[in-house]
Amino acid sequence: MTACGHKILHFGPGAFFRAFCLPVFQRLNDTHAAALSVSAVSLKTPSIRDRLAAAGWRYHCVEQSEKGIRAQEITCLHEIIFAPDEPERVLALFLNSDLSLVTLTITEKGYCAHPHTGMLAPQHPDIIHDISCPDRPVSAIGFLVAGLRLRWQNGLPGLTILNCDNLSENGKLLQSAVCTLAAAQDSALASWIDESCIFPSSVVDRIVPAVTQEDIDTARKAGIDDPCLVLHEPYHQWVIQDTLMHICPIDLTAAGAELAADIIPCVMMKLRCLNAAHSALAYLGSLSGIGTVAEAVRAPHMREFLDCFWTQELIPSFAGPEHYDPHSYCSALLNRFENPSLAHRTLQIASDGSQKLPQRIIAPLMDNLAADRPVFGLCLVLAAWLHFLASRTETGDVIEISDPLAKPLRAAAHSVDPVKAVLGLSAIIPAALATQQRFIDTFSAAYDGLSDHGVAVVLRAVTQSRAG
Ligand code: CS2
Repeated sequence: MTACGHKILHFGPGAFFRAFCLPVFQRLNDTHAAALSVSAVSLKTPSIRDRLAAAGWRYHCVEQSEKGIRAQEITCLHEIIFAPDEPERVLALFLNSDLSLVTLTITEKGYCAHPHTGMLAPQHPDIIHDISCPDRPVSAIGFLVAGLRLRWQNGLPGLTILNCDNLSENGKLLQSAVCTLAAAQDSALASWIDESCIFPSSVVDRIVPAVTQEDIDTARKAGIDDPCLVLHEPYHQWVIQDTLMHICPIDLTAAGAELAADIIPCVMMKLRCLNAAHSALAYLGSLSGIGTVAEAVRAPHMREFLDCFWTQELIPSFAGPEHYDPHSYCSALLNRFENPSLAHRTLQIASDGSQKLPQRIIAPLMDNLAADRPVFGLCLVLAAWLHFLASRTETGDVIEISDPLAKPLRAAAHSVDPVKAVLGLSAIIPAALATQQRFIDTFSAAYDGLSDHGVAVVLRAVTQSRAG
């Protein structure tokens, strides 16, 4: 790193970070001589550190489109630290005087927050641990608090901490989690963080399918010999709440990020049009044995359902950005979903439903119920999820459930009355929803419809009745 360079500290070096944020930092280095150097922290697994260390921290981002593939080499990654092995090295990075930005892609579950309220969950095992061992934390929130405490004690300025996860008002959520945990240790520290650090919210958008050995072999044949490569679509959108501008010296807009005073309309549109549709295709698709998003939107009954779902339930549920036309936004989404060169697995999207559905499905469902708008499609996605949790596709194949709440969810899905059982899980279905008769009836009807007739018949019936 050069003397004038900036240091970025990142938590969660998964594929999304490597295919979304690092290409932006790389572009700043390549075209603006930014001299950024990134230290990333992996909290749960050493495997990505080990693989990238062997490759000298270099890898390729491979864009896949109908035009073929295009690769960008990433060289701005300086290191990945596996936090459980070297917690003190992670904390020392907070004292680096060149540290200019902290970013996070730790997925919804990494925030140890209640899925509905977004408040830090004090009973989360990682938070219990971090309250009792503040100097040897295990969660990203715990590391942020411990690192910021060091800056505070050493008279260093606050930081810009940028959440890049798919959560509504993700900056506010992060700030609240960090300040809550800090307050549990020292109220003066919590006040310093609140006054000196900024937590801009952001909207991040790029489809990043998990890489398979077959993808690596195909890329090798095309001349990119890299076992650490990541894949992505051409689309890239990063909208950041413009408070970032005040203290962050790195100009992300020079590499394509946009700033907005109010990003809520953009977040709503992304979560409720893209991600809600993704979850619908993930559960309805995997239940009926459809392996990828591109295959799902090629099936006429799925595509017609999606069209109704967007038009009648999702788009009316929010106020989008002024300059966007939600209908053209959704037709552009359909083009992105159709990208045949992108094998985006329905099972990949189906993971962690307990953390994703509250914002994608349950929030618009509650808004539509309150405004007396249609909710059948939203209930159908929840019903498909509940069938999915019973771990079998319609053809009897076993589904592996990956979710931090897998145990209670599987128990609910296998109980005598799965609908009633899931309605009793307040971590997933808020009490204000679980008691609404219109919701209970529609959800039960959707669940029974899937049990009695299967996905294809139910989807055809929905689209026919809506068209008529
Ligand atoms: C997907 C997202 O896995 C999922 O839940 O819906 O990762 C989606 O691909 C991205 O948000 C696209 O920006």
